[in-house]
Order: sequence, then C-alpha cells, then structure tokens
Amino acid sequence: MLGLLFLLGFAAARQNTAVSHESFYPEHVLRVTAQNYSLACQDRYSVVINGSVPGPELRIPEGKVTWIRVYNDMSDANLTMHWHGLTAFTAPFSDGTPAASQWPIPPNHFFDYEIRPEIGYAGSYFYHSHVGFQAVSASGPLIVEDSQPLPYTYDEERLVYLSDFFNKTDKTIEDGLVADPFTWSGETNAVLVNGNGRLTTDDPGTCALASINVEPGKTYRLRFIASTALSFVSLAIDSHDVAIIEADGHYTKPLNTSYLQMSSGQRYSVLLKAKTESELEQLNKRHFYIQFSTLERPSVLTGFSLLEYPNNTVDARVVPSEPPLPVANTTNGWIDYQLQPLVPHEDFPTLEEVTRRVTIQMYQNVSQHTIWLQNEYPWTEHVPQSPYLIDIYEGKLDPDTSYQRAIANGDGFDKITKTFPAKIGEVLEIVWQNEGAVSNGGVDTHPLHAHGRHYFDIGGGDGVYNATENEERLKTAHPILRDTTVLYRYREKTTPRAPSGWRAWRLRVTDAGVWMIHCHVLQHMIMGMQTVWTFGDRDEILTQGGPVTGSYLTYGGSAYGNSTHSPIVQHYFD
Ligand SMILES: *[C@@H]1O[C@H](CO)[C@@H](O)[C@H](O)[C@H]1NC(C)=O
Ligand SMILES: *[C@@H]1O[C@H](CO)[C@@H](O)[C@H](O)[C@H]1NC(C)=O
Ligand SMILES: *[C@@H]1O[C@H](CO)[C@@H](O)[C@H](O)[C@H]1NC(C)=O
Ligand SMILES: *[C@@H]1O[C@H](CO)[C@@H](O)[C@H](O)[C@H]1NC(C)=O
Ligand SMILES: *[C@@H]1O[C@H](CO)[C@@H](O)[C@H](O)[C@H]1NC(C)=O
Ligand SMILES: *[C@@H]1O[C@H](CO)[C@@H](O)[C@H](O)[C@H]1NC(C)=O
Ligand SMILES: *[C@@H]1O[C@H](CO)[C@@H](O)[C@H](O)[C@H]1NC(C)=O
Ligand SMILES: *[C@@H]1O[C@H](CO)[C@@H](O)[C@H](O)[C@H]1NC(C)=O
Ligand SMILES: *[C@@H]1O[C@H](CO)[C@@H](O)[C@H](O)[C@H]1NC(C)=O
Ligand SMILES: *[C@@H]1O[C@H](CO)[C@@H](O)[C@H](O)[C@H]1NC(C)=O
Ligand SMILES: [Cu+2]
Repeated sequence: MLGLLFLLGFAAARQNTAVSHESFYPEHVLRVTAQNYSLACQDRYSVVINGSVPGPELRIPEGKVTWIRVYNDMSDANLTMHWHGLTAFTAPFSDGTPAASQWPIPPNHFFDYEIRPEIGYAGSYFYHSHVGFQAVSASGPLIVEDSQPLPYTYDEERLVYLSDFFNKTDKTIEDGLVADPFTWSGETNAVLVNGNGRLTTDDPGTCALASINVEPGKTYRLRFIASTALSFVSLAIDSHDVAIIEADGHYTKPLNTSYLQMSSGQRYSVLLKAKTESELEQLNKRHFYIQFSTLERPSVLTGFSLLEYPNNTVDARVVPSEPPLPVANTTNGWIDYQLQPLVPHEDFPTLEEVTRRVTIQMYQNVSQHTIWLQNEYPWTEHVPQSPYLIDIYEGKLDPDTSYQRAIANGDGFDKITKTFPAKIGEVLEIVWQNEGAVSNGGVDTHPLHAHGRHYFDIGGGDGVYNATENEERLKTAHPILRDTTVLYRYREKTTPRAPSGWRAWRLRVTDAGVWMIHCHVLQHMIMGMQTVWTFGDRDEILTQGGPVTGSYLTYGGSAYGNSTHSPIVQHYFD
C-alpha cells in the first residue's frame, strides 16, 4: 500500500508546458479591491472580492481542471488567493501562500491559478487571501461539485457563511499585533452570516439579520463555512435538529446533533428537514432563530440569523430580547472519535506504520513582543526573504540538508530554514501540544489547518499526548480526513510550559512540495503561529512540479499579468 501511494505521488508529475495567456479564458475571474465597505451597518476600509463580503460563490467540478484569474486591483498591497482545503490539488505555484509557495501578486497585476480537486473531495470549501489580516473580509465560498451520484438526497442547498467584523482596519490590527507594547485587535464586533449581522449595540436594529429561506416539508443541505478571523462559535437552530453529512470536503455517516461547534477554517454540511405546514401551525411560528455564541473568549458575543418560512411576518431587523436558546459553553472534543467516514478509509495508517512522531509544543511567549512559538520559534510570512518553493527551484534551499539538521535537532525542526522537513514515504504522527504561556501561564484554543493532502485526525485530549491511551480510544473510532481541527485549551491558565491539551494527526507523506500548517486565527498567524513543511527532496519536488520557466521565480515576473502584458503561464494538469 505504501509503495502504491508512493508511485501515485510521482504519477502526478506533469509536462508543465508554458503558454501565453493572451487569448486565454479562465473559468472564473475575481477582482480584489481595497475600499470602504459597509458591514454590520459600519463603514470600514476593507479588502473585498468583486465588491462584496463574502466574495462570489465559486462552484468548480471534482476531477477537472479549473483556472481562476485573480486581479490585485489594489495600488499599495500585495495579494494571494488560497483555495482552503484544496492545496494538494493545485498546480505548484497555485496554493496562494505568499512566503511558502509563490511570490505574492503585486499591486495592479493578476495571476492565473490552476486547481484540480481529486475525486473524493467534493464538498464545501472557501477561498481567501493569505496576506496579513486581509482574509477578515477577502474570502468567499468555494463549492466542489460531485462528479458521482450524491450519497445523500436533498431538495435544495443553502449556504451559511460565517465571518467576523472588526471595526479597526487591517493595518491598525496588524501593526498593533507586532508592536511593542503589544496591542490586541479587540474582540470581534460582530459575527456575520452571509455578510449580514449587526453590532450588539445596534438596538433597536437598523441592520438586518441574515435570512435563510426554506419551504415547508423540504430537505435542505446547509453548508456551514467558518471563515471567521478569530471566532470559535457554537451554533444551533431553534426547534430544528440536523444531521452532519460532510466535514471539510468528505462525506460522513450521518451524525445527529442539536448544535455545531465551528472554528475558523472548518466546514460542515448538514441535512435539515424543514417543518411541515401542520408542524408550523402547531408551533404557531414561521421563523426560527439561528443562534450563535463565541467560545473561549474573555466575553461572549451572541448573535442571530433567521430561518424563515414563507409568509413569515417577523422583521429581520428585530432580534429577540432574550436568547431563545441556552447560551452554549465549549464542548471539549466535540464529535471527536464519533464522526465516521461514509466509506471506510482503507489507507488509515496504523500506529505500527508510523515512522516518525513530531511533537510540536505551542505556547505564547510574553516579553517585549507577545508571540506564539512552535518548538521555540515563531513563523510569519516575513521570516523568509523569498518563498521556499522558489528557493528550492533556484537551488538556494536544499530540503535534504534541512532534513538532516531537523533530525539531528531531535524535534523535527530545522532552525536554519525554519521548516519541518519530511521525506516521501514517511508516515508521520504530528502531535500539537498546548502549553501554558511564558510567563503568565495563559492557554488558548487553536484551530489547526493543514495545507497539503488532508490528514487523518486521531483525536485530542487534556494534558499530554499518550499514544498507548489514544490507541485504545481509536479501537472503536473510525478516523476521518480533515484539514482543520481544534487544539482545545481545557483551562484558561496553568503554569508556564505545563501541558494543557493536545491534538494528533497521522499522514502519509506522498505529495512533494511546500505545505503550511498553521493556526487559522488570523491574529495568531500574525503573532507567529504558523509552520512550513517541505515534503520530499529537491529532485522529488522538481519532478512533481515539472520544468518551470523563470516567469514564476521573480516577484512580478512574467507569470504575473498586468495591463500591458499577458502572463506566461505553466499548464500543469492539462
Ligand atoms: C467578478 O467580477 C468580474 C468583473 O467585474 C466579473 O467578470 C466576474 O465574472 C466576477 N466573478 C464572479 C465569480 O462572479
Ligand atoms: C473611507 O472612509 C474614510 C472615513 O470616512 C475616508 O477618510 C476615506 O477617504 C475613505 N476612503 C476611500 C478610499 O474612499
Ligand atoms: C510585496 O511583496 C514583495 C515581495 O515579497 C515585497 O518586497 C514588498 O515589500 C511587498 N509590498 C507590500 C506593499 O507589502
Ligand atoms: C469599535 O468597537 C469597540 C468595541 O469593541 C468600541 O469600544 C469602539 O468605540 C468602536 N470604535 C469605533 C470607531 O466604532
Ligand atoms: C437521527 O435523526 C433522524 C431524524 O430525526 C432519526 O430518524 C434517526 O433515527 C436519528 N438517528 C440516530 C442514530 O439517532
Ligand atoms: C402566503 O400568503 C399568500 C398571500 O397572502 C397566500 O396566497 C399563500 O397561500 C400563503 N402561503 C402559505 C404557505 O401560507
Ligand atoms: C455554561 O456555563 C455556565 C457557567 O458555568 C452555566 O451557568 C450555564 O448554564 C452553561 N450553559 C449551558 C448551556 O450549559
Ligand atoms: C520569551 O520571553 C522571555 C521573557 O519572558 C524572553 O527572555 C525570551 O527572549 C522570549 N523568547 C522569544 C523566542 O522571543
Ligand atoms: C501512557 O498510558 C499508559 C496506559 O494508561 C500508561 O501505562 C503509561 O505509563 C502512560 N505513559 C506515560 C508516558 O505517561
Ligand atoms: C508588466 O509586465 C511586464 C512583463 O512582466 C513588465 O516588463 C512590465 O514592467 C510590467 N508593467 C508594469 C506597469 O508593472
Ligand atoms: Cu491560534
């Protein structure tokens, strides 16, 4: 099995021919501007996609190539676009990570991204900028459509897209987070659903809540996408239970639940059976609040949107004076070891197959600057001088030398390149170990998101990871593939460096490339909570990527189009 996957990795190598995009029509076009934009009835200078927050919904086919042209119409800021959850299925420079896999798109330039989601990855995703704090507003839904018959039947689908509103600008927030003294962004001012929401101070309301319209008796697939900057939310729909059928782009066995708990970066599809006309008459209601509360923050923000049936007369500007549902608390380990893949995964790596365990200690370091460390180092997009993938192409970075250093270092981290290198064929167990801050003991909750192929989530717990104990729990579990799972904190404070929760993953190293793994809280990213992994040696990365012309290797090179020049683009998949 290992050998087979190994070969598959190489079978992905492509001709990679250079094409002039002079008369090329990409399937989708996105235009990104920075402008004053009104959210929650507040004007804020924001980076927006096609003039809206969220950006337009993109639907792309599973198993086929899609080209997406992204224009940076800003005059003073770089941009990238990341296809959250689809990394391993993008062409080599198409993952949209500025210091890892590509030079950012300079002001007034555009870039053609090439994506081909593999069969088995149909589901709910989103796209967002990976530069600074831009993704607070520069993001939008990305749906990978099934090429196979749907495993579940439903009448229609609805989107529930969550994002945060902060009244400070991106620049103020970014500057504050790296300043001495450190200045926090402040808490989210509003959690938005499909771009709609309001401040808690907006009462009586001037700003309408989001409305999800349903018809009696029908079955809906609700796609919940958490594109929040910070907020970890608990959500429930008054009088409606749902069944989870998809997590992060993979169908699951149905799991009934009365609430969802979602961190930044996660997606779930659920089936919702709408009330029948007679049930509505019995309940004497034609609208139901969708209630959400933020978790693990110093203050709880509770917000609403509406599930509306035809002929509802309640004004969407009115919020209930008292929350109709109990205000939720965190469920540590929510649905861990419970949610199962719809079709069993034959290739789940057993403990015996694991060739290396990498434990990453994560804690906050409070000194002049407040930063997040992974094995004593922070990483931000400003760490490398040039993107790692470019350096590998140019022969300036040798992943094999980094690998030797990382192994010699004992913890899997190469302090010179600030990367976690791995070899093709390794079976990794990655353990994220939460610890109390230096020097105040504070602990936080982190949604950990991996680029690259989705990993098997093998659970989480309090204290320190114990493989023997977890193996017992896995005996009755059926681990699922995910790209974002939560490292819980279990408590607000402990002693500095004391373990306070872990999350563990298993993955086979098959796809050569440069992949990021990071906390998806945008503030934490800016404070250093990111890691970069190189998979494979230089030959393997170049073989998988194919021959590349110089067009990608310089900032603003000819792979980047502008008003006078069409880009020269490598066609990787076709
Ligand atoms: C975004 O806007 C551009 C130009 O305004 C338009 O051509 C394109 O179709 C829009 N994209 C989507 C996905 O709606
Ligand atoms: C945005 O609004 C602010 C405050 O109202 C104003 O000072 C600024 O000029 C506006 N910027 C743009 C680009 O319209
Ligand atoms: C854009 O990225 C380039 C290359 O990393 C960098 O030199 C430049 O300072 C960036 N520009 C801005 C406005 O951040
Ligand atoms: C931003 O929100 C904070 C509450 O988080 C409030 O104190 C402040 O006045 C707001 N600022 C503006 C300009 O609205
Ligand atoms: C899930 O909910 C559905 C609809 O209410 C019900 O028919 C089914 O029995 C439930 N499944 C489980 C395992 O509880
Ligand atoms: C909604 O109201 C319209 C007009 O009053 C009426 O014709 C229709 O039957 C109502 N629909 C339902 C589902 O009650
Ligand atoms: C959440 O915790 C608080 C404080 O412990 C408690 O009062 C409240 O009832 C809890 N809420 C729920 C829904 O369990
Ligand atoms: C962590 O904080 C301590 C002081 O609390 C400081 O001496 C040390 O340099 C900091 N470490 C890093 C990597 O910033
Ligand atoms: C791990 O758990 C097993 C079984 O409970 C126990 O025997 C062992 O001592 C634990 N290992 C560590 C390092 O705590
Ligand atoms: C447009 O792109 C071409 C080719 O990469 C480059 O020579 C030219 O300087 C660019 N123009 C601007 C205004 O950046
Ligand atoms: Cu975090």
